[in-house]
Amino acid sequence: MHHKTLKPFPDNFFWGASTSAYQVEGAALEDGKGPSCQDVKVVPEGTSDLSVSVDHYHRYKEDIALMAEMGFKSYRFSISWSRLLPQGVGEVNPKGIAFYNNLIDECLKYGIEPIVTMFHFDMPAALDERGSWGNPESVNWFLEFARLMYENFGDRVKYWLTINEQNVLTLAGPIIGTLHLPDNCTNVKKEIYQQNHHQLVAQAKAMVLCHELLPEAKIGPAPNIALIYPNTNKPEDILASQNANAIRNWLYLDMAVKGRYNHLVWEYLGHFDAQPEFAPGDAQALAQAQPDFIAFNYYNTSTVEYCPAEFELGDEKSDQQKMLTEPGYYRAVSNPNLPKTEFGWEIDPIGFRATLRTLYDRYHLPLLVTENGLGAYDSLTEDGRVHDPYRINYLRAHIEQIQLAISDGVEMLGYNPWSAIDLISTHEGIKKRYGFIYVDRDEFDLKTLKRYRKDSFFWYKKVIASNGQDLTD
Ligand code: BGP
Repeated sequence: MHHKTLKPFPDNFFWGASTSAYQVEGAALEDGKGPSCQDVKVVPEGTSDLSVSVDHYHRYKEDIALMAEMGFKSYRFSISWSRLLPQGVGEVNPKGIAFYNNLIDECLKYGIEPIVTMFHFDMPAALDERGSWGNPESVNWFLEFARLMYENFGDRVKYWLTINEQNVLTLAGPIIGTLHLPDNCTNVKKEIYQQNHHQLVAQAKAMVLCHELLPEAKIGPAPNIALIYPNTNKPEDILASQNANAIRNWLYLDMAVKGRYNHLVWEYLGHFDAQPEFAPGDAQALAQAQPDFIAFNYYNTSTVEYCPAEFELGDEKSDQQKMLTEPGYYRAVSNPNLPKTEFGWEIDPIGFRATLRTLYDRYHLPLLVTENGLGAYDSLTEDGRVHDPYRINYLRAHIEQIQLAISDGVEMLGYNPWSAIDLISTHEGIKKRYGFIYVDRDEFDLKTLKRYRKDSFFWYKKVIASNGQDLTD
């Protein structure tokens, strides 16, 4: 679509960036924090554990000051469940409450809007031992945690995100260290989608509770959404892309926004005898909840083609951005039209615009981008600089597409790329860096943990100061 002139970014657009508690804080067992599933998992070979991460817990003041220097309007971070409730439920850790009070106050001191993710891949280990999301009680556990956050931080936090990338928890749990299966599990898909169902109900009830306790606040889901293209214009490839979009994307948002299971996914689950059980009251709770916006993370699109039911799976590797083939539904293929990052993720800024348009078309809610970014090997030069033109190019190309989407009539609330500062990747260690701020540490050597401004830091500062009008180097 051609536009004679482009619409500007809204005046109150949330320019900022994101992190998550376990990937950035460290202090994993300090000041009363209980372990989360991330602290007890077997870390992938050759990558750092999460015990220190980048020590944001002790250095948050310096980090927020750097974010303020970039001109951030928002900072999206997550709250560690087991820092507030070391056992997941019951006794509260006052030092955990104090930490997040301080973090929130520090943001507000600089006029930075705190955007809080309630749950980002870090189930308290004590709750994993009780069956994790597979336990129907998990809905109440999450509500207790949600209430605690609303009561303690709701006077200052106006933007809440429920569960980060619930679709990734469901589809790629093993790779990010979150999948918990009972010993006697005979139908893994059924167990996973039952866990997913509990999360959907927990999310719905948390949204209702938020509106009840904090009428001024806004809340929304935060899945990882990216369009899935058909490989060709063969009609059977179109159907494959519909299947994949329903299973990866629409299941999560149809439920969050419309309160019902996507029909294609429901039938797909039926085929595997994996439809989740509804507890009394679930249907009503799901129908009652209403998000105020859709937050979502976007890295890249995927591509699929027709796949016969007899297709035999090899040892394909999947992760958040690489789809696993589902025989009978779709086969994941790579897209020769797209370049890839050093870590093998495709780069597709135009697909970002297409995803924004589709999301707005389906749900008609304002959109908040809560992740997007480039993981790369950065190096600190002798003069204390990090030259990362590749990151600037990536971010610029995506910001341009947001403005085009705004000009297409899409309502946008903000852009919070991944990540504000270098942190530990979900499964590829610290060497896969995303931040505007470089942290001096290696995989197994903590070095000085000193912070350095990357070239992208100065560039993003200019972008924010010009409200997205100056994207030049
Ligand atoms: C998303 C997660 C983040 C994050 C990011 C980059 O899936 O929400 O926690 O880490 O992807 O992924 P990775 O760390 O695997 O490079």
